[in-house]
Amino acid sequence: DDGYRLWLKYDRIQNEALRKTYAQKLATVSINFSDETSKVTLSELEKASLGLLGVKTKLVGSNASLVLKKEILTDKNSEAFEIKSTKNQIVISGNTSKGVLYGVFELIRRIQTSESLENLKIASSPKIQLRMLNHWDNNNGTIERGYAGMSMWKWYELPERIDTRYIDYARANASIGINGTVLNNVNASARFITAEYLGKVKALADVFRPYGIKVFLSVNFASPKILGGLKTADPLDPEVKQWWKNKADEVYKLIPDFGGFVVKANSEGEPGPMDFGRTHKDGANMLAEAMAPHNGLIIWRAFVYNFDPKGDRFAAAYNEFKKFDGEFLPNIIIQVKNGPIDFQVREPISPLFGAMEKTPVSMEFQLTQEYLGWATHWVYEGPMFEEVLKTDTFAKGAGSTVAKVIDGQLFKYPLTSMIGVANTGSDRNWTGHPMAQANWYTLGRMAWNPEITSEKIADEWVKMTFQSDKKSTETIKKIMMESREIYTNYTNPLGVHHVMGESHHFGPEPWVEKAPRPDWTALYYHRADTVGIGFDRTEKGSNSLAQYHLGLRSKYSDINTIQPEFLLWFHHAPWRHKLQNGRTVWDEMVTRYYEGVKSVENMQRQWASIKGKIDSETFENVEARLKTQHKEALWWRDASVVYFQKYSKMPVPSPYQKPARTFEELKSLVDVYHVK
Ligand code: BDP
Repeated sequence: DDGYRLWLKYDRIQNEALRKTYAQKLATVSINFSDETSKVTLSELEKASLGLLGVKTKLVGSNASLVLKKEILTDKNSEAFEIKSTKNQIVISGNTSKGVLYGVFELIRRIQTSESLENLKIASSPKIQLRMLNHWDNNNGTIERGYAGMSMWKWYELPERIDTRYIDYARANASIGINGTVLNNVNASARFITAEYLGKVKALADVFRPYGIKVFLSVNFASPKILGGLKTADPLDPEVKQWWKNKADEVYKLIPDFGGFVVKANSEGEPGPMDFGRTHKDGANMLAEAMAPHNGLIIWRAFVYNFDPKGDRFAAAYNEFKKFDGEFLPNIIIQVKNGPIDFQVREPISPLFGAMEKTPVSMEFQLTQEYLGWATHWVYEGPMFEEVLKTDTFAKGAGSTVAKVIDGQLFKYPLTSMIGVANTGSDRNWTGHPMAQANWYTLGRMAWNPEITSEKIADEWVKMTFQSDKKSTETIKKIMMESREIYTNYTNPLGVHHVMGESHHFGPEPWVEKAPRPDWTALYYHRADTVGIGFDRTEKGSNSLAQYHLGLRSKYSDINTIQPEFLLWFHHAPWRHKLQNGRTVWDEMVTRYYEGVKSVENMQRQWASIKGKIDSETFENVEARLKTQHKEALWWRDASVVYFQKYSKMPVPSPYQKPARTFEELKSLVDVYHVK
């Protein structure tokens, strides 16, 4: 199995009795509507039933065993569905054909996971409106931070040729409720909104539409200059405003249901309103005005951090956006990365969640494993997303979780969204590491319901993807559930952060002291010295902790009670400071590095135990990647221990043996990743 089919594997169910029961339920199908979506719904049903059950569904006019229908539901959400079953019939209904499509995928999922179809009374609707992927794909085919090959979008073949992969991409997304896709990199080439490219984008939009997926584009704020030949891109300039209005008209004429523009402005060198002495608010509102007549959205990213020698990068986004709360036009969403820095291995939540009462903020997670070991380390991100979503902002007292902020419950946001920076590429199995498919799957499921557990999702995904015996599925699930903590232990224990390779972001480079910007070094974050390690963000330090509501702040502000996983995010902890378990900070860090490596060995053993139980191609693929992961875990461990020991001057505690490699040897290992 080359992994191409993802979780929509549809291999024949081995248990004959079960297969027969399902086959009876899917024997005949009726449908009371006909449109593009009904066609793809029926075709999916046919694929699933032929594959899983070995039967060809028969379309009938009445008395079908499976009834698909559009009808008005109690829940008015346009994507809602219901599934009800009686002894002889299953009825899937939706307010729209899209709802029915989602209902059918739910039914298929239940069959794939061997659930009973008796007495179903399911009513489901998404809690978040926009559930999206953002592809950081460039028009030359490369992908920023992509580790699974080149871009899937063959711009040079579009719009004439439609690769079948586009259709399978749409099926996979629809099966997990993803309803939007941003096709290109946030560091956007202006070229994407030229007439030439819009024609190509339209072709993709046409493919995705039946599956309920809208397309979005990232735009370059300087486009009026780059493409329009204007002297400025100043958002208050009348010609600039007109240029964007015309552009919006042009886009919507071609793609009437176009989703909107995503904007990375004044961030990491990208152009933006501040180049003209204006603000994020001015820039976003100007674009929003151009899009409003078409119901188009502006998704404005809050990932901004101008270097301030006295400041703390942690605080930058809040400082820039909080002051404009309530001043953005209604078709604007402020998109916030889960943490205040940048998709680190573990981050506390961005203080913007819980701070913007009058402006919708949305969640940006990263599926591509930029800081999580690219495509060689097995990291199931579900537990990380869950940790973030369950964090209490205390914005309106206890229980004000991030999930409740972004699904709109807390502040009654009229717009809600969750986005994942995609980990897909041209690799046959889509994501490079076969297990990384789970992260894509999880994004969709959590955006549909941000309160679902990562364990439930892992359970579904493993069953659907492997269709294997109980022991193997349980083993894989167990590895998945532990994988993120294991990775954290051998790379970033106790909340040390941003110690990875400079610019390429792979492997350990805690010794980086010089970079084009001080806040791109490792030293800026770990601040190791002879006294201790960590970034003091309490009142005595940068005081960025003050950006959180009291309830959350007090969880982090006391060095003696803070959860150890976040310690070095908020405190400069003395090496000899004792944690609650009695170990010193140094001993605990070392212990975690070493135990992390041992856990990878355990992952390898567990994986070996399912040999022969799952398909051999996938088995060998993961087995090989685990070997690399082990090698790199040792590298992380040794490099970190040897480097930090220069400061702690404390011995490696027993029973661990001090690394045999020298600092110089370890340092040279990272060089291969630097562009020479
Ligand atoms: C960082 C990446 C960079 C992205 C940036 C962003 O290193 O390549 O352009 O995020 O999100 O994590 O804009």
